[in-house]
Amino acid sequence: MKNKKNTPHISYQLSLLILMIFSFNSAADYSNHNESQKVIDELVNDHGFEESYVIEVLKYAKRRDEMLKSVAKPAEKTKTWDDYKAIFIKKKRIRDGKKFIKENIKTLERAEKEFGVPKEVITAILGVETNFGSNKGSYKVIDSLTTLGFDDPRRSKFFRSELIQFFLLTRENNLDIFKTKGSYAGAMGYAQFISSSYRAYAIDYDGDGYVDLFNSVDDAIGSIANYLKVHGWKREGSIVVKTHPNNVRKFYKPHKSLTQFIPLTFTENGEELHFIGDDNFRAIARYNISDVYAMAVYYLSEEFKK
Ligand SMILES: [Ca+2]
Repeated sequence: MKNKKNTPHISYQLSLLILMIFSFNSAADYSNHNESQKVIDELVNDHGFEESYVIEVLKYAKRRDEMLKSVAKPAEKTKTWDDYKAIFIKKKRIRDGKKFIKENIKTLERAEKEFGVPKEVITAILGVETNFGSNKGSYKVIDSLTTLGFDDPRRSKFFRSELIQFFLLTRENNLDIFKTKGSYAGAMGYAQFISSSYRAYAIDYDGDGYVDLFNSVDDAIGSIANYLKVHGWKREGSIVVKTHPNNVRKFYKPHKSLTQFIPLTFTENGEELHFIGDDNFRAIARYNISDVYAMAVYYLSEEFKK
């Protein structure tokens, strides 16, 4: 933004000319949106992208109305614990998770030792996010982040910021910005990291020098453990402890290194169940801002131990 004065007037005119040439091509041309010039300026002035490249990408992106519908009612906001349990705590997913643990035991144990996150928890996140990599998302991320970044009425600012992060991520990691796929909300790979999280918390854990959440299971395992650690995971924590409602107030920290104890109530088959969540519950809920999500991860991780 601070370099705005230096933006050459001629290139703006050139971009308008290009826009005019291609404008009959597409109903939603995101290079021509009210808010797009700010994104273009930031990518060009602050991050050194070629203006013509940014315009080409924005022009290529397609508006997908189904993403706007999905983001308006995300599963973690509309679904109850009973719904989550029915979807995620299934025999097949439990079996597949146990198989995943067996197949990746060395890496999982290395991550557990290094970050303090149990192998069952890392595996449960992979199970809930992508069914252990079998469903990494089929939307073009550029379509997601432009549709939501320019046309979502509530969170467009957040998604525009992710759009800028996605430009940076694809440049740094040599990904094809036109072809990279993910969820409707732009989450990518085995571990479903959004662009800013990918850049900040994903790590190379198979030692090839490249952070690849799309193809490397090891990188996904290390990255999930690293994400949880950075977001407050404690070796001594237990995620949740079942309790009686009368005990919730009296509950005290079970270990001095833990800083949070959160009263939680879930309804299961019409019955209210009470728990205390700790730092580890909160760390999982930072992965996906939802108590039922974190509970599903916990529950699934316990099933893997049986
Ligand atoms: Ca790697």
